[in-house]
Amino acid sequence: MAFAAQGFERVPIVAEYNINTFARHVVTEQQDLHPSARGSFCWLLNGIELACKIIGEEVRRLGLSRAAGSTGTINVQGEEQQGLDIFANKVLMDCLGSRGNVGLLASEENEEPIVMIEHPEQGEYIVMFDPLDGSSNLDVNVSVGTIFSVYRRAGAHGKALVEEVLQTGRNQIAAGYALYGSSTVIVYTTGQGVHSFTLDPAVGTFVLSHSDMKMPAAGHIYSVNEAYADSFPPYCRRFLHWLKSSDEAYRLRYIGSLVADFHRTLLKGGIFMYPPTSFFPEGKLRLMYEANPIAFLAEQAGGMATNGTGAILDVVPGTLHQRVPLFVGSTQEMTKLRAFIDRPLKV
Ligand code: FBP
Repeated sequence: MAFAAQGFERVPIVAEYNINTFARHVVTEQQDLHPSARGSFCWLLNGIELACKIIGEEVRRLGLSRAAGSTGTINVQGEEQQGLDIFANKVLMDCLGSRGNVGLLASEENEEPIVMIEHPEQGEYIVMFDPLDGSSNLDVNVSVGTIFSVYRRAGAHGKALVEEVLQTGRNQIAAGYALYGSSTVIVYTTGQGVHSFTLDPAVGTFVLSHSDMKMPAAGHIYSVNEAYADSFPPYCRRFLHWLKSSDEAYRLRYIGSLVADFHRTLLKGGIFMYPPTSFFPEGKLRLMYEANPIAFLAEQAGGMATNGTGAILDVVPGTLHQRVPLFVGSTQEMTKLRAFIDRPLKV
């Protein structure tokens, strides 16, 4: 006997389940921006989403995973590689390499850029990534992430590979990160604001959880590894002193995973800093696949990002793995930092 006859009300499932997934959001955004687009860019971002799902699952089951622990090998950064660093790198290479539209890939784990498709017409995109940021925190179950940055291979003819890759951050057409924390989220921008999606494990898809995110104009949290404070530049030590003696009662929060520290700064405001130190006189974080994508997100969310001299996104890169000082955060704290940089002795 039909539902109606039994007095049950037929519930229109589709209408209520109006979930906005990552894939749907990307396609809708691109259709609005480029109605005649062929979907190639969406297909690329879908590849990044797939890779982050696979990596996230392996991170979740780390204690059970054969990829756990250090491999004893040293990467181009001079860092000991975790098994999951290599796993995540391979997953991204496979997921992006199989898209059919990615020409060049550059990873924190590989010395040189990798050519996937020589011809710029077919391999029209460049993707740079940090496969597993903060991986030194894996064994202690602290949040880690994957950071990505996408460029076009505009005007590639006759250019050496590395020249094609070394574009300023202003040329990014997309950037974002996945954070493998209490939940798995993807945060991304294509220059149309910053949007965050949370993985629904039951459905296995990323669902829109924050759209058009705005970094608070001020936040009473500063984030820096103070263990190195004695070797920070004078302007930075004075700024730190101001933060700690200010009536605004700043609190210190430092996780030691850039993605996790930035995600908190994006949501709660304040400032994250990795200044030059005696050990890393150029700063520790890498311009192309850490600072640039984070800076693009920060500026898109109304925040700011500098290397202490100028905007991160205007830094002209010299080498693929170059390091830069990174200061990123709310306009109030960044403006105060600027004052210390410009007039270091009396502010
Ligand atoms: P990788 O793990 O990708 O090399 O990242 C570097 C990193 O772990 C950042 O995530 C973090 O912000 C920073 O280094 C922490 O450095 P330190 O231990 O010197 O404070």
